[in-house]
Amino acid sequence: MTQKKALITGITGQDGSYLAEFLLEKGYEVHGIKRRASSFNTSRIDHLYQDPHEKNRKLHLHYGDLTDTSNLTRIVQQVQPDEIYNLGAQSHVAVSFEAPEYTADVDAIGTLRLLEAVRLLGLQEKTRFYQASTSELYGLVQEIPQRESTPFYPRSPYGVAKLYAYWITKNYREAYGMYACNGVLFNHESPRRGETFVTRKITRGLCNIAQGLESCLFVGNLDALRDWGHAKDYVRMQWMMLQQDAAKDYVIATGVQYSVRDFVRKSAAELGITLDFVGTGVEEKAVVRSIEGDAAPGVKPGDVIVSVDPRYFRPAEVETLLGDPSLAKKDLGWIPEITLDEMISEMVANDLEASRQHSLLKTHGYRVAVSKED
Ligand code: NDP
Ligand code: GDR
Repeated sequence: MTQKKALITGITGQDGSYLAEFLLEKGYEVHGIKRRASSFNTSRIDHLYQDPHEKNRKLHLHYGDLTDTSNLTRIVQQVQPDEIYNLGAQSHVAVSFEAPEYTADVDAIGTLRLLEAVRLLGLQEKTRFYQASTSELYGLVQEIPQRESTPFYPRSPYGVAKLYAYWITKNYREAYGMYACNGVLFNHESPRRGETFVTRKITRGLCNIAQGLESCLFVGNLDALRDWGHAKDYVRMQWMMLQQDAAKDYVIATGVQYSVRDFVRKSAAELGITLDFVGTGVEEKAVVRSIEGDAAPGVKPGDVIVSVDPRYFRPAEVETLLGDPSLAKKDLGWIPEITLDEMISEMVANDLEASRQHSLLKTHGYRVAVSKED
């Protein structure tokens, strides 16, 4: 069998990095699109990097951007991929309110640009297309839990842009017979999660507090309910969706829901810290009740280590998301393998190690850069 070629947009992101690992292990030749930046932005895939001078290299990176039609078309033409995974996006919901037009250009029109490249290059028979759709499509939810048939009601410029991408993917499947499908993925996290998404913000912030590098973590809506899975489980499903006889859209979720407050409590417990939540709304705070073990020398009982800051509230919020992954289980045999507790344990261990290193540097005279934005 000839070696398959995959093209991944967003290869430098959380999912792109896990998917690249997964596909390389499966023997694929992997091509990824990375953006030009003023500093290195490939830390999540540096361990996979192969020098361009290496013979039989399996990982190839191309400079590109989802806003640049000619660039995308040239890369698709050059690579002639068997599979395209469109994971690239301005993926932050809160940021999409700040940059709605850019978000639409990248997340909505970027998807169209790629589909058009496949079509205009006559690759619609050869190239299979995966679109990174999202539970944010459900927004103001019309049904609990959400499944493939649940109506959409997006609540942010990000959600609306992704709605266009969802439908244009489906439209190219129906209009041109392309193998193009949507994975409607619910939130998925990992130690590689971007630092401004709430889970990583919590694990990173609490680890810094535990090590005495910060005093308080400021967050937004603690009541928001999410269905959180592990990115590793979810990229496996992205690949599975492109290996079927016919393209079909699937919900990918765990079927279990927790609040942001639960996530804070569980992450703190992983550090040996028991929290009491006091107050309500913008007055709510988390106070340290007790500490066990030696992971948190920087805190003591009575410390307020989490506080609500309305600056992190969104103009329109998605309050509750809970997915029903039973179709993915029935058709493809997919079930998530990593539990929320296991994932939190992995994320906290990873961030604690980084905080300990920063703490060590600080005691030896270096300044620590701690971002509290987003
Ligand atoms: P990340 O934010 O970690 O990664 C996004 C990737 O897109 C990065 O590689 C980023 O590059 C790239 N990118 C951003 N803008 C552009 C652009 N203009 N042109 C080309 N590439 C660009 O996201 P995730 O890995 O978490 O998510 C992957 C995809 O899945 C996204 O489309 C997201 O919207 C979607 N999704 C994610 C879910 C989740 O819970 N993680 C759930 C459902 C859907 P750079 O590194 O340079 O910033
Ligand atoms: P989300 O993820 O918006 O669901 O989008 P995020 O982790 O940003 O927010 C989840 C929920 O937590 C609440 N929240 C906060 N969020 C952030 N970022 N920072 C805070 O301080 C904070 N405090 C409370 C939010 O209001 C929200 O309700 C993610 C992205 O990966 C999208 O690309 C993807 O499509 C969806 O998940 C599914």
